[in-house]
Order: sequence, then structure tokens, then C-alpha cells
Amino acid sequence: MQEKYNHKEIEKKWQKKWREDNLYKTSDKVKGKDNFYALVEFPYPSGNLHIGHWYAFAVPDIFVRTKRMQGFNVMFPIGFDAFGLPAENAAIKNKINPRDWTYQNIAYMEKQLQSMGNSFDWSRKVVTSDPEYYKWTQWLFLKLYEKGLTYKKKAFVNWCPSCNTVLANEQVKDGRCERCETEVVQKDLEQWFFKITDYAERLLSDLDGLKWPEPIKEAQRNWIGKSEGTEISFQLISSSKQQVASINVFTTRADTLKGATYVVIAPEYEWLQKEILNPKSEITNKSEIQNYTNQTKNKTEIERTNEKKEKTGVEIKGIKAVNPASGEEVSIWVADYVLGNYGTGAIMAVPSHDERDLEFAKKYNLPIKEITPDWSLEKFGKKVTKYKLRDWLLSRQRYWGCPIPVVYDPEGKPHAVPEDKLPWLLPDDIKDFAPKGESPIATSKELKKRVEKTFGKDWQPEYDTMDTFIDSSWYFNRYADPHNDKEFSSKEKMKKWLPVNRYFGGAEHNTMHLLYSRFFHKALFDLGLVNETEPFSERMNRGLILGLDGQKMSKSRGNVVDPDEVVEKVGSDTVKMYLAFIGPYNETGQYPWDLGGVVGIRRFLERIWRMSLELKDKSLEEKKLQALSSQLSASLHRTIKKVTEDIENYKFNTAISTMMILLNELEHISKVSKMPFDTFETFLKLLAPFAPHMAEELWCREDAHLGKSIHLEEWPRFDESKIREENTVIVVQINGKIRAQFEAKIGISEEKARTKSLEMPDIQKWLTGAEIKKVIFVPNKIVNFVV
Ligand code: ANZ
Repeated sequence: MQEKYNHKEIEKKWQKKWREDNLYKTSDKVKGKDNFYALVEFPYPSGNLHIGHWYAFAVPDIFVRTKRMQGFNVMFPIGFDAFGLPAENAAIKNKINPRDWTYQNIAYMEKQLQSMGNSFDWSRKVVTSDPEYYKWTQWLFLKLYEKGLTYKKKAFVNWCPSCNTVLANEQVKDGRCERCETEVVQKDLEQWFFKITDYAERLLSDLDGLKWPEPIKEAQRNWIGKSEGTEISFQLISSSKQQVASINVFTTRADTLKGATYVVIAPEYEWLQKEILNPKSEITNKSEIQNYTNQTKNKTEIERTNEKKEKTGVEIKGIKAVNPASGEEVSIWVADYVLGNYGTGAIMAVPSHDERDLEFAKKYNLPIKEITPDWSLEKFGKKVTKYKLRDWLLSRQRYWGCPIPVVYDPEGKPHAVPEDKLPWLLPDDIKDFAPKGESPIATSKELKKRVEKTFGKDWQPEYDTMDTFIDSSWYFNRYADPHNDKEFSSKEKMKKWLPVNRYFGGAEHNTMHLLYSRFFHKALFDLGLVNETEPFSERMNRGLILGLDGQKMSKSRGNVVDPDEVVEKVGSDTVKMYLAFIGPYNETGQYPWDLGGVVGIRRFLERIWRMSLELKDKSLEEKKLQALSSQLSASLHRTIKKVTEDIENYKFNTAISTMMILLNELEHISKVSKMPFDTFETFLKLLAPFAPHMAEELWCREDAHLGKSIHLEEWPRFDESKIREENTVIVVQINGKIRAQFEAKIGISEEKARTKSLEMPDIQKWLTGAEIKKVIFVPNKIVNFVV
């Protein structure tokens, strides 16, 4: 009886051995090798690895292992993005500390990740909620603060009434909280911001130099939303024709100025807010306007700009605006389809050319004036550039986040916590984490005491914590120097690794994480803290694994695939290889999990196992003696070429099918003759990134390898000249019917092919007595005698 492929034993054994040997630990420099930095988005410690994590981490490992075998000194680090709301929500539900919840999950997930058998360098692990890490998040926050890139202001913000915290625009999906789907409202609150808008132009123009897929770049361009237009000034006059004020409108269509039949200002427009409170104002319907602007406060930006929703507004009575091109007096309105924080917060409405204005004009019976667009009208204005991008709202009224290292003096003025007091620790004496509109940290006695003791009586702590996107905006720098307690990461070490060569991730990060990280890196570059202006040279987005039913996996649908269960049954190598086989990795497609496919891959691995055992029965001498037939040699080199190129282009699926074809051939050959052993060795090397445990096991069974890991072997090279097959089969036809065939050297001349055909008894039989009228020759393929 042949030994069975026991994945459990093999996988455990090799994972332990690799760990003990520190096989994937990367040093910063290896003589003669170039560094290569491969990055996967570090996971949130949600509690359990799901199949999505496998897809995100196990498949890129194929690429990483190949790079290592190709002679690069590869860094492939991993860590945990450990702060965040779910920990806090779970803590509230289960009455435990978010810290305990998080660290329990990390311990469990680390074990699960080990069972994946990935070539992660665990010695570089970072956990964003460790004080050793967040000390530097705070330090970086303060650097940006010193540079004037961090500021506090009162602003209308998105507020989730269920999570009781503010949300960044990016965290509001269709007017609802991204986490709990509660409808988001607007609140006027003092909040901290990063001035990402200062970097809008650089974030946009530097996209051109990045080797990123075009859809990601396009998503960022749209998000930044550059718009070149004109600011045009409109005079406001009272009913007695006195000039009251002037307002600037922003338009991208200055050529339509003559068609502007009314002016609209946003409810937040500062001048309007002041006028409402001004007793001498000429406006006659102040309370109506005030009611309207109050109503707007409950609406989100998404609602206000929703084209399907009916537009609303109120005329500002008692004053008019003068169209500078026509001199006509037009009415002024306040309407919430105009946003306070875009352009100038005011528009000229041209119903004959703008859909929204037309809809509004029809509803309120406003004039619609047909005009011929005329670019000479641009003289009324000055040229301006506007961006849709807003400053990054970074403060959160929640506990489980990096504390903002700021304190307030008795006058309420903010001060940075001095560097030598970092990490500014998250207080540990909080009992109730339930959100009440203010961070639970406000209940900490320890923090209050700490602040008074350190800074003086009546000094107050900042209770807000940072958005977790800050933690993930610089983690890739820390991996280069994860244990440094003097710097966030040394510039010298970062120089060895950054920018990241390949960043594997998901499309959900096209705008938030990827844009925030780019902003951070640029700001740090300007501070002289990093060596380059862009953190990630190449980025790819993977697709999505669906449940067996072809639907998105979710607990409520009951279609979630538990990777632990499958790994237990068929092994990590099979799961990884199946996920690589499911579809091209860099196309954001959706792939349903398919049990048949899993079984297919498992069988493929079992066939390789059997073949290895069969070969083992033959003596080494005999095996080495076998010369490769030119056909097999061509197949082998063609496979090496295809697999190498496919891996580089993330087409792991077609790389696997090419290996399957080669295995068929190898099986066939080993049945009819002795299979050359070095061919099988080459095959194992190609297999190593895909099924690292099995390849290692079969490799190390050969005495000749002296127990040296296959993962340290050199990647097979292909020889282009061997790919070209030397022989071909020429088909001989008579009147188009196949009558014989013979093997010949590629490039055989017409004359030789004809002579050879005529010598064949089968052909002579057919041609006796016939007159050859014509010979048609298709090089390397056909000789056809027309009789
Ligand atoms: C007159 C006009 C005529 C306009 C026309 C468009 C078409 P983008 O490309 O997105 O920058 N606008 C300006 N500020 C606004 C605000 N705060 N809230 C809502 N809408 C605003 O769009 C610029 C156009 O959007 C501007 O050009 C303005 O309408 C409107 F046939 O002015 B336009």
C-alpha cells in the first residue's frame, strides 16, 4: 500500500520547522540581493479569520514566495489594525474591556494565520493599540500639529445617533452609518481636522506617476474632484436700490452668465447667518429663512445632493441680485441643494442650461431664459480652481482609539502634550463604555488627575480619540523598523524598503485608506521624515469570494465558509491553491465558493503525491540518466515561462492550469518510459509557492537535497530556444484527403517534403497510374497532391 497524502501531519510539521528556522525572517540587507517589499492590508482583529482573509493573504503569498525564489530579499510583514469601534461595541455587549476583547482576538487570529503557512515575517509584527506603536501615532499627530496641518474648529459634522460619534464623509454610505446603518444626522461640534486639502493638487498630479490600476486612480481623481471655474461677483441691492453686499458665485460655465435668472446661496452661508441676526437687515422674511436653515441641519450632504429628491428653498425677500452681464435684477434664494462647503457656497442659477436649476425654476415659477453661450463673459470673473476634497475629520467620541495628545489650559486653549510624556496613555479606569455623546474617557478619574498633576490645576484633558485611519496611514513605515523606541521608523531603514513594491488590497480602500496614507506620506516627506513622496509604487485590488449560493457571505444568510473547517478536511495547500485557481486575482470580480473546485485541486495535489512515490521506487542513477525528449523539454520550458509570467501578472489561475497540463504529460511519460527526475524537481519548484507544505515535504524526502528548504531554491529559468519544438508532423493528402503522415524537422523544404511523401508506400499505392496535376505545400504542415 502506498503512503497516503496526510496534509495534517505535513502542514503542522513544516509550519513548526519554518518557525524554528526563522525561514521567513528578513534582514535589512543581503549581499547580492535586491530588497522587495510586499504588503497586505493588515487585518482588523475581529475574532475569527474568514475566507476573505485567506483570499487576501494566502494568495499574495504565492507571489511573495516566487519573488523570494527569484533571488529577492523579500519582506512580507503582518500586524493588526487593532483600535476601532467593533471592539468597543463588543465590549459594551459582553461587558468586558475592549482591550481584553482585542488582545484575545489577536492571539486567536495569530494561531489561525499560522495555520495558513504563509511566509510572513512575524518578527516585524505591529499592533496599533500597543502603546509602543501609538506613542508614534501621537508623535506624528503632533508633528502635523506643529506644521499647522492639524486644527480644531466648530463644524457641521456627520453624527451617528446610534454609535454616538462623528463620522467622516467617507464613512457615510447613502446617508447611513457605514457600521450600523443608522441614518446619519448633522451636528455642529468642535472637532479636530487634518488639512488634507492643502495637498489636493499634489495628491492628484502625483497619481500619474504611480503604477496603479487605472480604476483606483480614477476613483481618487473623482474623490479629489478638481474643478476649474470662475468666481463671478453679484451685487445685492435693497428695494430702495441701495447696495447691501456682494456675493461671489462659483461656476464652471461662465459662458452662461446671461442666462442666470436667479442666485442661490447655501443655508450655511455666513453672510446670511449674520443677516438673520442683524436688526437693520433689509431682509423681510427672516423667520421663514431661519426655519428653513434649521430644517437643513438634519439633512446629510448625500440627501441634499440626491438628484431624485425634490428640491426645496425659500426666497430671500427684500433684496435682489444684479446680473453683471445683463444688468437685470434677479431674485435670491436660499436652498439646500447648494452646499456651504463647496465652491463659494453660492451659485448663479441658469435653468436653461442646468438640470437642477431647471427643476427648481419650474417648481417656484422662476424665469427661464434661453441664451447663446458666450465665453467672452468670462471677463466678469476671476479664474479659480476648486476641489471636492474636504479636510479629514479625525476626532472620535469613543474610547478604543489612540488618545489625541492634547490638553487644555484653564482658559480652554489647547496645548500639545510634550514629547517626553508620550505615549499619552489611554486611561484604564473606565467601567461604562456605552456611548453618551461624549467619549467614555470623560468618566476617567485617572486621566483628570494625571492632567492636573502634570500640567497644573484646572487643566483639562482632551477626551476624543483619533480615527483609526490614522493608525493605518503610517504602519507600513513601522514595518521597516518595528522595534525602534527612539524614532517612529529610522529614515535609513525605511530607505531600504520603501516605497512598497506591491501592495495587495481590496477596492473598499480606493479612496479612504489609500488617499489618507498618501497624504500622510507627503506630509511626512515635507517634514523630512521619510525619503519619498509616495508610499506605494504598485497596488492591486483583488476580487470578492462569494458563498456557495453565489451571494455575498454573511452570517444572516448562513452562507459563510469557515476556513478552519475546510483546512482541517483538505489542508491549507488545497485551500490556498483553490483560491488562486478561482479566477484572475487582479480583476475585481466576484467568485462563488465551489466545493467541486476544492475537490479538483485536492485531487491534483494527490496525483503529484502519487507520482513522487512512484519515482521514488526507481533508482536515482537511472533517473538522472534519462535524457529529456525534445517534446517534454519544450513542454517543461513552456510551463516555466507561462507560470513565471502569470505569477508576475497575478494570473495564478492560468499558472495552475498550465501546471495541470504539464502533470498530465508527466504522468503519461512515466507510464511509458522512465521519467527524468530533474524534470519532476523543476515541477516541484513551480509548485512550491502554491502548495508550500507539500512541495517542501516531497523535496526534503530526497537525500540529495540534504534537508535544505525548497523555498530557498532558485526559481527555474526557461530557455526560449527549447520552447521552440524542433520536429513537426507533416500530413500528406491526396485531393485533400489525409492518406499518411510523417515526422520531419521544422523548416523542411517543399522539395524534401514532396520527395519524402512520394517514397511512402501508402502514398505510392494511391498514386499509381494517376497524373499529379498540382502539389500544394503548407510549410511545416501539409503536402497535398491534386490528381
Ligand atoms: C452655472 C452653471 C450653468 C453651472 C450650467 C453648471 C452648468 P463641478 O463641476 O462639480 O465643480 N455649483 C457651484 N457651487 C456649488 C455648490 N456649493 N453647491 C451646489 N452646486 C454648486 O460643478 C460646478 C457647478 O456646480 C457650478 O457651475 C455651479 O453651477 C454648481 F449650465 O454655474 B454652475
